[in-house]
Amino acid sequence: MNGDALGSDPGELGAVVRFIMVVAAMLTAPVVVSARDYDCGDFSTQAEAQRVYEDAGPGDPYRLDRDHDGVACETLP
Ligand SMILES: [Ca+2]
Repeated sequence: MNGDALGSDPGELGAVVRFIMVVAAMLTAPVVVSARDYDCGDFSTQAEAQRVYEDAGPGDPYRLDRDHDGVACETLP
């Protein structure tokens, strides 16, 4: 038993594996991006958090405004 049974040489198989990995990366990357979640610890200033909060609206998908007063992460400087 050797590689002849597959009808391809190891180099070709490697190319197929690389192709599958590239396709898998392309398929999974957008999911990772859309699953991106922010929390107040991701920002260094309140203004920065406020901008992301307003861009993400309406609503508060990242839950940056836990007390729903329209001001995100008021604990930040
Ligand atoms: Ca708030």
